[in-house]
Amino acid sequence: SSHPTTNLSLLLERVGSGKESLSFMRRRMRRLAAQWAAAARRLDERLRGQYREQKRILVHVGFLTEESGDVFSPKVLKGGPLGEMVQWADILTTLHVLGHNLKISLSVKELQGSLGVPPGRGSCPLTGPLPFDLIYTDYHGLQQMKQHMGLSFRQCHIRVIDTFGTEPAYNNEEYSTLHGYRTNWGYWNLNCKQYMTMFPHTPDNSFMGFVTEELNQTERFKIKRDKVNNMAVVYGKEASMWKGEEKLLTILHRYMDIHGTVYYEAQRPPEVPAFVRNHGLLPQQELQQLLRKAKLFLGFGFPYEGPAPLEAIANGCVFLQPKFSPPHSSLNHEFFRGKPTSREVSSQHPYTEQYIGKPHVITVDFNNSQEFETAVQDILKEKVEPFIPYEYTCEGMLERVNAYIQHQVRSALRLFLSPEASSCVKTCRDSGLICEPAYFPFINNMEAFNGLNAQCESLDAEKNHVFPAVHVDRRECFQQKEPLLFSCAGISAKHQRLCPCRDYLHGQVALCRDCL
Ligand code: U2F
Repeated sequence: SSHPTTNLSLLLERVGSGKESLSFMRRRMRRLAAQWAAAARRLDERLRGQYREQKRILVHVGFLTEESGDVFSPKVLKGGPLGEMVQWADILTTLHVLGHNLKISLSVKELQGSLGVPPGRGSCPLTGPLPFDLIYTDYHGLQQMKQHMGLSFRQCHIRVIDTFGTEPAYNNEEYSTLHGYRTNWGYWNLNCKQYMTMFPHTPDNSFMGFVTEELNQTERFKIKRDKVNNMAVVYGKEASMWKGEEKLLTILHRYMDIHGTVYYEAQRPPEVPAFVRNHGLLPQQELQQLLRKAKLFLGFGFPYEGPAPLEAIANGCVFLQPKFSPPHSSLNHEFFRGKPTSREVSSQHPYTEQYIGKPHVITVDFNNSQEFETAVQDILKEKVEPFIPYEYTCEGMLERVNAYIQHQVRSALRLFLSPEASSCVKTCRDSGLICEPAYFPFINNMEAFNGLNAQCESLDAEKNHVFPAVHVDRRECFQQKEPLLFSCAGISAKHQRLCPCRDYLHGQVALCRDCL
């Protein structure tokens, strides 16, 4: 079974530091190490007694491979996107901390090595059992697996990290082709729950998320003490994100001092108004310090749906952002064009708008400068506490990902008490199901007996190939002591057996219907 690992040194070593993107991720992992460790201990405390299977997991980060062009790494220190790096760092840490057996791949070569494809035989399809229970990758990685390996392995092992999400209409090959939902990202015919998003966009996908740095008591106290009521930070690492906003900046400047973290090359200050105090792109940690002092974090509409607003709110800022009407989507905006979703983005950051809201988040029409000014005035009057939604804390993310890994499989589990002298093979079959031995560890406990109303007079653990089971006459309950003896086939005239059953695909009995 898996046990939490709070030491990150092995993980850091595996991530390596060959590129700026990896160094950024390592710095983040190191900085948040204590927070992850504390969260892992709390979760472990809560889940005590629950069996957790250790999985063999491959993480193939497609967008950082040279083979995909890796446009991100060279821009890490130059104002390029960091949200994806934040998320992958947190995913890797989560899987490591949950105690799984982790392999990281950052090139097609490593991918082939991991999956046992001999180099130079790229198009050779995989044969034999897959060496991993789960593979986390992204759309680039998926494409690489298909190109180099034929993707002939069971696709239900795959999880696709997909920032903005993929809707069913786009995912289904036939349907997307017939109804105009085909995009370059593909129509992979996965179960849509296999796509894992950055924010909880639609329940059709799974919400992966990332974490936001948490505050301890001392930090909370300091923030309250040191908040500068008239200090604003503008959201936007590139000068282009500030373009055309001089009018609103001038209004804001009547009330507040304005700070920025816009990247610029030496001797070439960015084109932002002279009254803006620009710090240049800051390391994450220093950005946090700036946000701790500031009262207002102001977005001008881009980037969409990044981590920074959550960081600002976590540090006690109010996030002021533009409402989009009409909403932006793949139908009307260049940035979303070709993305496999028709989701309507109602503001720069719909998650903070819909799930957090006032007083932390104010969403107004920026075309109406009166409305903007009133919002600023209101923010100056308001006192706001730091806030992080639980799902963006380390414990929240560990809990969620653990549940995905353990229960998305187990959701197909149905538990039965066999009649005496009946195997689990037969018991499950009689209900139109199939016995799944992989589930035995989950049902080898008192809860399972109670759930079936077995009315145990006593509970013991012994080595016996029909256990877990109840003795028919004496109502004695027995757990299995030797995992190698878990058996679907076993029969005993004296026992009623606990049987883990699952559904299956007709014509493909090895797989459950959701295959997750
Ligand atoms: C989003 O990507 P971005 O990277 O542009 O998102 P941001 O919210 O701007 O910031 C990401 C991180 O950058 C850090 C900050 C955030 O965690 O702490 N940072 C920093 O270290 N130093 C600074 O001076 C300023 C910020 C989104 F995440 C992606 O998925 C999208 O592709 C992209 C475009 O919509 O927007």
